[in-house]
Amino acid sequence: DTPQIGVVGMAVMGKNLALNIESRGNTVAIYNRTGSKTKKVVDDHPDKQLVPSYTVEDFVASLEKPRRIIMMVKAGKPTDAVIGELLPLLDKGDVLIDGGNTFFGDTMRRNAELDKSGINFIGMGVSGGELGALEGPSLMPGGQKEAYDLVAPILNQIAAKAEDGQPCVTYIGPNGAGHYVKMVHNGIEYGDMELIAESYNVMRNLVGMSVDEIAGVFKEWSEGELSSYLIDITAEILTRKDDLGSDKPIVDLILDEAGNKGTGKWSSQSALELGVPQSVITESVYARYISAMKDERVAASKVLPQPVGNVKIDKAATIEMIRKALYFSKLMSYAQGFEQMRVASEHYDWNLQYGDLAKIWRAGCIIRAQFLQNIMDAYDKDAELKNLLFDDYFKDIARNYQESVRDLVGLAVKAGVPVPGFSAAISYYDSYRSAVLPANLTQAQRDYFGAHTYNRTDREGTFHYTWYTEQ
Ligand code: NBP
Repeated sequence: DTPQIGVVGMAVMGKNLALNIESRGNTVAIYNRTGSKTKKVVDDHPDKQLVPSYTVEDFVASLEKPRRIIMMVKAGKPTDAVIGELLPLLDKGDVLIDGGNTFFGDTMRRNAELDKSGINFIGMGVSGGELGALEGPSLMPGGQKEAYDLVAPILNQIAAKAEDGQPCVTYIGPNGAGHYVKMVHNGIEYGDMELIAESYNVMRNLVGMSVDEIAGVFKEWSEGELSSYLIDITAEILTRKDDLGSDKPIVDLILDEAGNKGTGKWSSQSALELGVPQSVITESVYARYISAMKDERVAASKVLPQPVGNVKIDKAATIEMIRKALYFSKLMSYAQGFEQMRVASEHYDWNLQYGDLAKIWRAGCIIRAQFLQNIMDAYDKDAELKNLLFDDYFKDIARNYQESVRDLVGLAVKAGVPVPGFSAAISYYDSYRSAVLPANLTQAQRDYFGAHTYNRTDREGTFHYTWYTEQ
């Protein structure tokens, strides 16, 4: 059979995606810069409809036209290098898909450049890790709509299926829209992970619970409204013991320095550039950065004064308080993430369909959760919703859970247990629901030292006050 599609890059993601596509009855051309990796994939899977090539020329020549090629290579220069090799061999109307974790600005540039040669370029966010790529990821493709239509049948086959059977893929929008949405997905993932880590830490260091007990609490939560992949894996992680022999929980032996590959940072950077508050995600990025300053933290822990106040803890009540604080804060994080995507969509002219984004995140991806159904429903009711907090379901959660966050943050701050994510969430909520903020004073200061002027509440126009007379 002539391959209907080709995959470039035979590291774990490309290999698994190729196997996924093959498993749905397609013949798949495969190619990798280092030929031995291509050979190994074929040797390990002799009964699969995989067509290996060892030169780019053979690879391109092996494909059905118009050609459909998915690149799964390291983001950045390697992606440009692969495009540079493929481009002279492609024809007008061919579709090139970048499935890497690419910065959306790079995708916008490449889309515009390739468009000049008549090549369709799709930047596609892929979420779900290695297993997702193999069994069904959540896919976020952005680029020319006609190009999407050419690959949609295959993408529908390979994507994860939500509970209602709907595939977790949809056309996201032109040029960089897909990679942008994937970037915000990752930012939200950072936020979810940080809020879960804070919940664990509060149970550990404020309530004084054992790792086993905390595992039980997460297990229970995974069956309620917090039900999600990240809560599930947290419950499981906390039950796992040392794999090198001791009987300690493995979490107690893992160094508390969090790494990152930059997508959370990009998400915050974009929010800053677009002027959208995205404090929960940004605090999560900072939390990873401060975690990485291990030596400094150890030194500071020895010399900086500890809190002196005592807090009284009612265990059962505090656990329920944490559960509510976690759900409330998650809600704030998603409200911010979706608001960011709304502003980005207007700025870049992407016409994002917010309900569809929640829909394709219901399965396959890292942030998959029952909660996303509520977001879908909110946008079903009102596609123009400015902020999720205006939806009735979210308003109700805010009404019923806000006191828990306030109480928990108060206790944690008094006891000196860091809760940057929870604090950011409740601060955002309080700022967002304030008809009046102290920015009047900020404007007065700006006008005082920089003559930046201000508007007034009682009349039209721009004003400057004579704060002092120059000597
Ligand atoms: P890596 O991100 O480790 O990339 C390795 C691949 O890039 C190999 O095929 C390698 O070829 C190729 N490559 C490099 Br490096 N430089 C190249 C060049 N100059 N020319 C041609 N090929 C080059 O692989 P991965 O972890 O499978 O991820 C692939 C993509 O998927 C990345 O963009 C990643 O961010 C994204 N992603 C990963 C995950 C995940 O969970 N791992 C999830 C979602 C998305 P070689 O074998 O010849 O060195």
